[in-house]
Order: sequence, then C-alpha cells, then structure tokens
Amino acid sequence: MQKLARPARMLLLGPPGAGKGTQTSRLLKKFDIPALSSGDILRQQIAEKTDVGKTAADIIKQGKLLPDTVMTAVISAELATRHWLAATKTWLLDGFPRTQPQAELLDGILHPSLAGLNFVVELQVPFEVILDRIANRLVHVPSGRVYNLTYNPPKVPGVDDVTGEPLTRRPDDDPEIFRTRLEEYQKLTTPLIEHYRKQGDLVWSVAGDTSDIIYPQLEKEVIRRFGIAP
Ligand code: G5P
Ligand code: MG
Repeated sequence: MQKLARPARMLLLGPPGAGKGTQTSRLLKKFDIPALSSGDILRQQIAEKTDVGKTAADIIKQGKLLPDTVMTAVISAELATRHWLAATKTWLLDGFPRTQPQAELLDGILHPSLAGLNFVVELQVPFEVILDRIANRLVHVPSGRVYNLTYNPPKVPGVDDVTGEPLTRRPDDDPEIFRTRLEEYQKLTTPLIEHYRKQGDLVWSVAGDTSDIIYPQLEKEVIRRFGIAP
C-alpha cells in the first residue's frame, strides 16, 4: 500500500450504482485512504436497530433521502470520532454530502479546521448500464463490501470472501425503488457539482461504462494531485 504525499480529502459523487463503493475499495487497496460511506453506516445502524437505524430503514426502503440534519449529525459524529477534522488528514467520503444543505453544513464543520474537501470526483455512468448492475448486487453489511453476480462474484456463492459471513440483497435495489433513487440523485445531488466548482479546482469528472475503465484514470488523477510519499 502506498501513502500520498499531500493530504487528500475526497468526495465521490455519482448516481446510485455508479460504482462509488467499488472505486472506494480499489483506492483502499492501493493507497492508505480511510473511507466513510454514509449508506454503509446507515445499513449498520439498521442492523443494530439504533434510533437512527429505525428512521433510516423506512426511508431507505422508499428510495428517499434521510433528513439533512439527521445525516449531518451522524456524519459529523463519525468525523470527530475518527479525528479526521484536521488539515493534515487524508480521507474519502462516499455518499455524503448529497444535498446542497448537507454540503453547506459540512463546509461549516470542515472549513474552520482548514480541512475542507480538496478533491470531488464525479462518476458518470449511463443509467441503462447501472440498472443492469443493480439486479445482480449482493452486499456484506458489516464491512460494506459489494459483489455482483457477474462482474465480481464472491469466491463461494452467497458468502463474503473475507469473513465467510452471508451476503444479502439491499431492499432498495428493487427496480421501482431504484428509479426513485436515480430521480433523487438528479434532483438533489447534481447541484453539488456547481457548489464545489465555485470553490476552485475541486471537481474532476470521469465517464465510463465499467469500473475497470474508470479506476486507472482515477488512480492517475489522485497521484497527479496529491503525489506519492517517498
Ligand atoms: P447509498 O448506500 O449511498 P447509493 O444509492 O448512493 O447508495 P450505491 O447503490 O451504494 O449508491 P455505488 O456505491 O455507487 O452504489 O455502486 P457499487 O455498489 O460500487 O456498484 C453497484 C453494483 O455494480 C455492485 O454490485 C458492483 O459490484 C457492480 N459493479 C461495479 N462496477 C461494475 C462494472 O464495471 N460492471 C458491472 N457489471 N458491475 C459493476 O445510499 C443508500 C440510501 O441511504 C440513504 C438514502 O436513503 C439512500 O438511498 N442515504 C442518505 N440519505 C440522505 N443523505 C445522505 N447523505 C445519505 N446517504 C445515504
Ligand atoms: Mg455504495
């Protein structure tokens, strides 16, 4: 694993199923970049039946987004627990922020520590390609590892490669609900691209039909921006 020369504070944006979780796993294998996925945190809270989990279960099932204040509280608690609120730390966010108010609330938390986002990646994958992937997705909830029955199947059918624990389908991967999630993304999340464009040279967009096409470009851009530590 390699270390970056300069701190990277990254956000992965992209429609549901675009491969945010997949690209995160690959970056984690290559570089020392701790990551936080808002969806994984919520699924963990649902499994643990916490208060946030109970609220989340209902909303996620409908393909809608949780209230901004709830999400910001959950994520800022995580950032503080992990001691990421420092200009010197490298990290990656997947799935948060995804509305304008969330982005503003996060700026308000990060900017005073000079730890604002410095790299925003927009994954562009055609919707027809995404719809096909979702039908075949399996997840390991405790780790957030994702599989696809054709693209990256588990070594043993139905169980996680690392822990041997059972894999499950996500209730929000039903085709009707998935359509709602895509609409929510278009309406509420795409305005963030403009929000971050206004903050300087943060946004980098990459398009491709497969994660194998996108990943090498992403890795190259990370190295170009942040360098490799000697
Ligand atoms: P999540 O969990 O953040 P989404 O909807 O943003 O969910 P999702 O579905 O997790 O995003 P992804 O991470 O972008 O998609 O994609 P992925 O899992 O890596 O890849 C999708 C599938 O395709 C996998 O099976 C993978 O193996 C496969 N795959 C990858 N690449 C390829 C390829 O090249 N080819 C093929 N054939 N397959 C491939 O959010 C869930 C819910 O939580 C709530 C909301 O209700 C949300 O709907 N939530 C929030 N609410 C409010 N605010 C927030 N900030 C929230 N965050 C979460
Ligand atoms: Mg994901």
